[in-house]
Amino acid sequence: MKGLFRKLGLTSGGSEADLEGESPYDNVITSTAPLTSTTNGAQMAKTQKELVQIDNDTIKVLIVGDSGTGKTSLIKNYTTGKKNVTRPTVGVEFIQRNIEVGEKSYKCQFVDSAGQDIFQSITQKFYHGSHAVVIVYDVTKPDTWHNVRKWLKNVQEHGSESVIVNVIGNKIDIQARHITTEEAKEYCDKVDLGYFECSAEVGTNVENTFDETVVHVLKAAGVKNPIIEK
Ligand SMILES: Nc1nc2c(ncn2[C@@H]2O[C@H](COP(=O)(O)OP(=O)(O)OP(=O)(O)O)[C@@H](O)[C@H]2O)c(=O)[nH]1
Ligand SMILES: [Mg+2]
Repeated sequence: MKGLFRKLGLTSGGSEADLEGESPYDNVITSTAPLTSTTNGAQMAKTQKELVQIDNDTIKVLIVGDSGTGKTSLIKNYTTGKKNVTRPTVGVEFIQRNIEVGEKSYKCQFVDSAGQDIFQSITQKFYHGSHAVVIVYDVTKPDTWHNVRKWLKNVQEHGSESVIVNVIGNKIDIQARHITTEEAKEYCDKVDLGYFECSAEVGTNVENTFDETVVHVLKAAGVKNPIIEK
């Protein structure tokens, strides 16, 4: 096992029709598949405001950002370890992964949202129940970077007090980038967000970024575990 955690299963499924339950997260469907991982510890997200509550050992992560920034590609890369062909997401898609942290097993439920405006009323339902929200922008597209502020505002309006927010600058494999690491990091430091850069195309830093997001949720929940305390 090369990764920080041992990932046990992959779940995928769900749609708009799944939003009827008490919490939209209640309806994630589960199945099992193997996965690979390569992780080094790296940057950690920032401070949380109050102790995070983890019920039923389930960690809930919502992924938002403009359409085409690579949200689906990132989460598919994280859960399959491979490059995936994607098409624009309709509504939301669910992917669940079971993660072993030492002796303990956690269910990680990822909600991959559609970036297009017409789907935002659906995405809105998922902010509140999320332990973490990951905002993705495309380092080659300035508009997607400026819209990080819009996504952050949505988190602040609809998310819980204790939510952890990380930003991913994706597509760093493309030479013609328009947003520098320094500029993005300076903003994220200022507003207290974790900042990561990835390429879903090549797989750069994807494993580490989502692992660190999970670690930060566990730490924010006061979980004591030698693996996450390293
Ligand atoms: N070069 C490069 N292309 C990428 C990368 N990540 C995603 N793409 C491409 O960008 C396009 C959009 O990727 P998606 O993952 O579907 O984007 P999305 O954010 O899920 O889009 P919506 O579902 O519409 O919100 C696809 O053609 C991907 O192959 C990356 O890291 N590098
Ligand atoms: Mg998508």
